[in-house]
Amino acid sequence: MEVFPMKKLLTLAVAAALTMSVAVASAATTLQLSEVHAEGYPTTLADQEFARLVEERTEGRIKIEVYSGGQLYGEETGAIEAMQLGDLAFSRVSASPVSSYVPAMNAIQMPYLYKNADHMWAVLDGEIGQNMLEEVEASGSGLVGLCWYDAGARNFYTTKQVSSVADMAGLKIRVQNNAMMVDMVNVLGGTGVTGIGPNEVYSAITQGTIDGAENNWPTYQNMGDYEAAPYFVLDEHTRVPEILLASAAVLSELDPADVEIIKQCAKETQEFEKEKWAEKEAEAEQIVRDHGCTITELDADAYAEFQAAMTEPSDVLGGQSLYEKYGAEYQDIIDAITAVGEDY
Ligand code: BDP
Repeated sequence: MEVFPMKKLLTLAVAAALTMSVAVASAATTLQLSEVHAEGYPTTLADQEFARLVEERTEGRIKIEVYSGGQLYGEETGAIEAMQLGDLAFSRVSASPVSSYVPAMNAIQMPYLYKNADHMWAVLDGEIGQNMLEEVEASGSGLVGLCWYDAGARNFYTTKQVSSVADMAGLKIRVQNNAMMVDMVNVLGGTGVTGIGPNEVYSAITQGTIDGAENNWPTYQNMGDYEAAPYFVLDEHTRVPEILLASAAVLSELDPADVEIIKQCAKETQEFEKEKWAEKEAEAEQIVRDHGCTITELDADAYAEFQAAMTEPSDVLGGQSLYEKYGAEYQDIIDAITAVGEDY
């Protein structure tokens, strides 16, 4: 056996320690996540929980920095395109703008598709929702769907009261970057407007560029839009889930075992977000009501009129209905979703 003098042993130990720390440092990867919502919003909290879990489970090999408030990309389409190019690793976005890149995504956000939140969650957690997450990657979009988050139901809010479809006539309403959502406003008699980021809606209303927008209680309140457009009508035209996306190009650079950890951690944050969502939804509604906004509840006939506008032939769609134009290709998925609803 070779006997090392103490000094030589120490030198070897120091060299080994140095090599180790260099190896650890160079193996750590820092990735960015883009989020349009502010600190404290349910999806931002879920992004941060995702980052925490990934760092813990990869033992520090992967660190995710969450950029909230649209600091990186104010428009979700910008974040989506950056992920396709491999310039951004993750983004939490609404499923709405994703439809421009994965058209099948419209099938899970058709207007008046779900009876309630439980119906939507049974679909998203079941085969249809899980297949749709896989479709994001399989479609060749360059994106990977990691998990769904709750975003409640969307409602119109405007600078004058809307109590019926007739009141929508001539209103310029900001929608997300999704052709179906533009047409949804158009078949109701208004004009759908895109190209305005969610953090710019408030000023677009105060400047008169638009007469209103549409969103859930938390976004309406958190973005301050309720102060600019104090009429909120509970028409609940659509439930659009949120989706946590990754860049396929960025994931392909990582160790496959770490990619599995990332996918698992994302799934684990879904329930976390849903709890935060339920709390925020109630709190936001209270703030808006306390502020004195006019909350219009539609009677059954008026509600049915909004619903009917989605399936009736429309002149603005050349005689087609919105469901025909955007749903025909995915009729099997839509029928399967409706069938799940029979239990609710
Ligand atoms: C909110 C979504 C957010 C969207 C926003 C919008 O949480 O991802 O960017 O709607 O309307 O409900 O743009």
